[in-house]
Amino acid sequence: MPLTLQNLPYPFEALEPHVDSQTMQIHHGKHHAAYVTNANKTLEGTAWAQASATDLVTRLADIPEDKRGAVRNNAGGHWNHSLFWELMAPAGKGGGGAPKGPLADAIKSAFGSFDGAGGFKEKFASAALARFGSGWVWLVSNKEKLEICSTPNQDNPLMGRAIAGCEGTPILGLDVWEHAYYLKYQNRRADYVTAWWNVVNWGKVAELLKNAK
Ligand code: MN3
Repeated sequence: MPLTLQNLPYPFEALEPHVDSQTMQIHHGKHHAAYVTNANKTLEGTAWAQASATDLVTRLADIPEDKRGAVRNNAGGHWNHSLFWELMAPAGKGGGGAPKGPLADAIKSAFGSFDGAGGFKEKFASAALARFGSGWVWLVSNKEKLEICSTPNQDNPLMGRAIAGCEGTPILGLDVWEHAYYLKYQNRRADYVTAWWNVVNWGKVAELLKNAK
C-alpha cells in the first residue's frame, strides 16, 4: 500500500492554547498531506511503491538517485510528522508534566536533570533555537544512550549520520519549521518551544524508549 495520511489522535483544537487549531489543521491537512502525496507520486510504478516510510528513510542510499532527493524530503516529512502527532496530547490529559520510570532515569543519567539548570529541557530548547532555518530537534536512543541532535529540513536520524548529521532511534522530536508555529508565535520560536512542553506525551516517549532497546 502506498503511504497514507493517518488522522490525528485528537481533535485539531485539542492542544490549545499551546498549539492552535488553525496551525494543526494546516500543518496536518496541507503540509503533512503534501509530503504523503509527493512521496507516493515519486515512487509510483517503482519497486519502492509499497515500501513503508521506515524502509524508505532507513534505506535512502538504495533508492534510485533520480528519486532520492524527493524521497528524502517527502518520505522523511511523512515519517517525521507521523511521529510528531503521536508525541503530543492535550495538556493535563496525557500531555505535559515530567517523564516517569525508566525514561526519567535515562534522561537524568544522560543530562543531569530533566528541568534543572543545564538539564535536558534547557539543552533540547537550545538545540531548537540553534537550528538555523527549517528542521527538527530530536531525542534519540543511540547505542543505549540518550542524545539530543538536530536535523535540517525533513531529515531524520534513521537516515544515519552521513546523511542527516544525526543517528539513532528517535523517541522525541520537535518540528521547528516556521509552519509549525508562525500563525500563533510569529518569529518567537522560543515561546513555541516553551509552550510545547505542555503538550508533550511523555507516556509515548517512554514507550518509544522501551521499543528502542
Ligand atoms: Mn511540519
